[in-house]
Amino acid sequence: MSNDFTKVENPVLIVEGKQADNERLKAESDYLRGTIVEDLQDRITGGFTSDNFQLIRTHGMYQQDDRDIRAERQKQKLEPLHNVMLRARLPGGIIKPSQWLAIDKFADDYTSYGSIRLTTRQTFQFHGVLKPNIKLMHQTLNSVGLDSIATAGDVNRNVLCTSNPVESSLHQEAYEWATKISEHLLPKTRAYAEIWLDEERVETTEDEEVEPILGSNYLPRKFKTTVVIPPNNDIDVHANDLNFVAISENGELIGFNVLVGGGLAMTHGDNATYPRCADDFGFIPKEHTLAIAAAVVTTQRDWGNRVNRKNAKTKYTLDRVGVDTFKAEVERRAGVKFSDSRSYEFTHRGDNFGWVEGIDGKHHLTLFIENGRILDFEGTNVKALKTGMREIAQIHKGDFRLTANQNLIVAGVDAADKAIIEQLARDHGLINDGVSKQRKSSMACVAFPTCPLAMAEAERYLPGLVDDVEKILTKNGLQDDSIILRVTGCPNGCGRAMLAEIGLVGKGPGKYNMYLGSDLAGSRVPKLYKENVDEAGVLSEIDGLSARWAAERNEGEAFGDFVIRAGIVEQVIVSFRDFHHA
Ligand code: SRM
Ligand code: SF4
Repeated sequence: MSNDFTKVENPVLIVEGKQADNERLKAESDYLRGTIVEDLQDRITGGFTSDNFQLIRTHGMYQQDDRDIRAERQKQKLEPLHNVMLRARLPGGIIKPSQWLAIDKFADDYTSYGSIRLTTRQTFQFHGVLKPNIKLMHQTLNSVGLDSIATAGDVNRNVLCTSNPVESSLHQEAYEWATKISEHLLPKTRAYAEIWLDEERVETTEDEEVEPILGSNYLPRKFKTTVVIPPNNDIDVHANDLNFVAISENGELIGFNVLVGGGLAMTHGDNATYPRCADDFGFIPKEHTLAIAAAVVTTQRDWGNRVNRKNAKTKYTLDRVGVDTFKAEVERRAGVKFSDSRSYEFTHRGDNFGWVEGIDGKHHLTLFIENGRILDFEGTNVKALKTGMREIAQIHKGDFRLTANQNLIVAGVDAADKAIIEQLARDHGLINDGVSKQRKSSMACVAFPTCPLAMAEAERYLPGLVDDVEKILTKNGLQDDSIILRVTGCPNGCGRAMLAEIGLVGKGPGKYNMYLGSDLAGSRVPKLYKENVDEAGVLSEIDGLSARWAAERNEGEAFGDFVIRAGIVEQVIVSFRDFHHA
C-alpha cells in the first residue's frame, strides 16, 4: 500500500491540474503544526493569521465572529471580534457525567454564548472562545479525557454510532468498533499534544512514516464514517463517506455491510456538485473492519480530486473512477473480498423520546433538545436546560449519549434513580409533554450568527416555523402526524435537509429552496420543488401540500412518499450528476 499520495498505484485515476491551495498549506504545515504556537502569542489580533486560520481546523476549531455585530464593528473601524468554535471528538457520542460537568463549567466561564451546542454528528461545540482561553480549553478537555483532534479539516471526522439504548451488548460492540475506527484513522502527528498540552516534540527518523494512513498531505477533503445498527438509520448513512452497517445473528454482531460514497453538500448554481447516496459494497466479517476502513480511506486519499475541492469528496471519486473500480481497489488494498450484502432494513430515523428499558434492565431517558442548544433560556417559557443537565450530571451514575439528531440520552439509569432524574428533567424544561411530534421531527443547522457560510437563518428560524407548521397541520386535520422537516442555512447541508421529506436550503436572507420527497428511512435524496421561496411562501406551500396529503394519501402513506406518488416531484434520479435537471 502506498502511503504518499503522489505514489499512487494507478496514476491514471488522478485528476491533473494545479493543486488546490489547501494542498500546499498541508504540505508546508509540518504535520499540522504550522506556526500556531507563535500565532497564539500574538495578542495584537484576536484571530489566527495566514495558513493557521485553516490549520486550527484539524485541531477541531474554526475561527468565527458574531455576524450580528460584524457591520457595527466595521463601522467603528474595529477588527471583527474573532473567537473560535470548538468541536469535540466523541466517537459514538458517549460522554460521562464528570466530563459533562467540566464542559458545563467551561461553557459558563469562557464562552461568549454560554451554551453547549449538540451537533448533527453526535458531539458538542463551544461557540465564542477568545484566543487567550484556547489553550486552557484544550487542557480542560484533556484533564477529563476529551480532545478535539480531527473533528474538522481534511481528515476522518468524529465517528458516529447508532445510540440504540435497548440492545446493550450489540450497542456496546458497535460502539467499541466506532471507537477503534476513530483511533485507527486519527492523525498520528503529535502536533495537538505539543501545541495545546505543552508536550515535548519527539523527532521522527527519516524513514519513519508519520502518517501511515492519512499520508503526508492528509485527505483531499473531509471524510465521514459511521457504525449503524439497523433498523434505525438515526445517523443518516447517506450523509457519510463510509458506513459500517451492523449485521447481527441472535443478538451477536457478526460483521458489517459496507456503504461508501454518501454526501449531501452542493453549491447553488454549480451542477457539478450534488448530494449522493452511498453504494453498498457488500458484507465483511467484523475482523476485517479496520483493514477495510483503512483501504477505503487510502483509496480516497490517493484518487480523490486535489485540484478542485468542490469535487474532492469520496462521492465524486466514485462517480469519476466508477464504483466497481473503487471497490476492486479497496479489496486489493485490504486483501479482503466483499461477499454479497446481508439483508437488513432501515425502517426509521430520529430518536424515540422518553424512557426505555434495555435488555440489561437499565433505563434510558431520551430528551428532546430543540436545535441541540443547551442553555438556560430566559423569558416567559423558562427552560433552564443547562442547569438541569448539570444537576442530572451531579447525581447520574451511568453516562450520556448524544444522538446524531442533536438530542441527548441519559443512559444506564437504575430503576431506583428514575424518579429523581425525571423530576430534574421536568423541573428544568428538559421534558415538556407539550412538545409536538412535528417539533421532534424537525431539525436545523446552526447558521447565524456564528456560521460564516450562512446565507439564511436556520436555528433561529426553526422554532417559529414549527409553531406555524403545527397550526397548519392541525387545520388540515393532521395534528397526530408529522413530516421530517429540516432547515439548513446554505447548501452545505449541515442540518441534513437533503435527506428530509421537506428540506429548506438557505438561498439568501429569508429565502429558501424547497426540496421534497425523502422517505422515513432516509434512503432517498429529495428533489427541488420551488426556488427562492420566502417565509410566507414556505408556509403557504406547506399548507397546500399538507392539505393534499391529508385528502389524497393512501392508508399510512408518509408525506415524502405521497409527494412522489402524486407527481408533485419526480422520484427517479438516474444519475446523481443529473440531480439538478429533470
Ligand atoms: Fe457542517 C461547514 C456546522 C454537520 C456539511 N459546518 C460547517 C461550518 C464549520 C462552517 C465553516 O466551514 O466555517 C459550520 C459551523 C457552524 C457553527 O457556527 O457552529 C458547520 N456541520 C455543522 C454542525 C454543527 C451543524 C449542526 O447544527 O449540528 C454539524 C457538526 C457536525 C460535527 O459534529 O462534526 C455539521 N456538515 C454537517 C453535515 C451533516 C452530517 O455530517 O451528518 C454536513 C452534510 C453532510 C456532508 O458532509 O455531505 C455538513 N459543513 C458541511 C460542509 C460541506 C461539505 C462539502 O462536502 O462540501 C461545510 C463547508 C465545507 O466543508 O467547505 C460545512
Ligand atoms: Fe453554516 Fe451552511 Fe452548515 Fe448551516 S449548512 S451550519 S449555514 S455551513
